[in-house]
Amino acid sequence: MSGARAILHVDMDAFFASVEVREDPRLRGLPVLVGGAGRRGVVAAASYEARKFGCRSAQPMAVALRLCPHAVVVAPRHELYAEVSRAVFAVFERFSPLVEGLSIDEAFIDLAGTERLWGPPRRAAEALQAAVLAETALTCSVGIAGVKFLAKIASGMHKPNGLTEIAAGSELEFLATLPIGELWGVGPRTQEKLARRGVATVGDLRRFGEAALVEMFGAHGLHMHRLSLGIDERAVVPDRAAKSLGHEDTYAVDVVGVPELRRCLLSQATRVADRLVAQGLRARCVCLKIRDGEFVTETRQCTLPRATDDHREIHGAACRLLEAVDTDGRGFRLTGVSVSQFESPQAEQQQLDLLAPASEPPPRSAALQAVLSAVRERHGHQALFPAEAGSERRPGTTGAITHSRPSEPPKRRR
Ligand code: DCP
Ligand code: MG
Repeated sequence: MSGARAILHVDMDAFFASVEVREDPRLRGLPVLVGGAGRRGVVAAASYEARKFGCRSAQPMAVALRLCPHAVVVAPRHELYAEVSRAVFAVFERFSPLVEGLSIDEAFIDLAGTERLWGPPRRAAEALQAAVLAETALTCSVGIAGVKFLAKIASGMHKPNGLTEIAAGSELEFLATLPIGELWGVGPRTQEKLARRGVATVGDLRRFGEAALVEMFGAHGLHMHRLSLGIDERAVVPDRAAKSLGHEDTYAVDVVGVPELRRCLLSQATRVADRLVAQGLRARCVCLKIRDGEFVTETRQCTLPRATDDHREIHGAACRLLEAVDTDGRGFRLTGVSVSQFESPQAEQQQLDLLAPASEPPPRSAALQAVLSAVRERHGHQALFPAEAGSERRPGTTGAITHSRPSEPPKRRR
């Protein structure tokens, strides 16, 4: 394996649900749904026991409860998850300085130069799973490969508590039978177009050939061809200076109507807020991105009176931006929420200190204050995330975490 890159992709198993089970052991072994219990509630996380009944993230709670009427519904506690996320990332960072967070519960870790300390990649991955379990009482699944996209696919293959290695030299064999929808950036429409040409697996894609793919899809075709060969040169970048972060989803079926769009934006605003809290950041600028069935994309942004990490404020701003979009008679294939113009609580605290040197801390919940203190302790120790990674959110929906797009790439600090 010497000379080959070894990248881990680590993803916590049923993250919010597993944290809730850890906090209340009576829930162990039961189908657990974390999310809003009201009529309009949505499932944020489903335990693996609940998934056997077909329950999934992003499903309306009412649907999940029809599938699994005896499931235990738990209200989300985002500050707690942010705190656990930091503990998990602290473990990751002991294994390598090259940790690139993708969301509250997943990261890439480049093992370059760690072999003497941790041994070969598989041994390092086993040690990492053991350390995460010992320190947080939670399991994670790990993928090992020479490139990012393969590591990410691998981590999802044997969830929960899985460890999957795509060994150097076996990439093409692995890819041959993989459905093309498993590749980053290959959404339902691309799949449909290719299916009409008889392309279903990545092996088919490779044989279809570069020229034909470029003719059909331009630069995206070239990208897909390279992925079909197992080529992905993107580095693991522990980026501490991203200018924006966001989350967007591409839907298998176009979303119609303001209420449904608002629901989509709520899921995205919540994820963005989670990551702000996890990073110890607040943002002033909120941006809505929306793309209709004809691929017409609109982005709108606004500046808030003060920086926030509160999902309700971010969601409220996104909904106000949505009001300016003509939604009548249009279906939308993508929505996204991103935030920028970050302020760190440190800066905010300094400003408050200047205004009132001997005053009390700013009014916040004790839990959040604790989280923020821990963040301060770890100042500068967090990575913001890269643009390209996606996570499945609901069947047929492709999620993407976005950063610093479209204006400029994040500054990299080494
Ligand atoms: N999440 C959310 N809304 C979604 C999807 C996810 O609030 N639509 C939250 C809850 C999840 C957490 O993000 O626990 C991590 O998302 P993952 O996609 O990694 O899903 P899980 O960790 O829950 O499950 P898995 O074991 O499949 O990774
Ligand atoms: Mg997960």
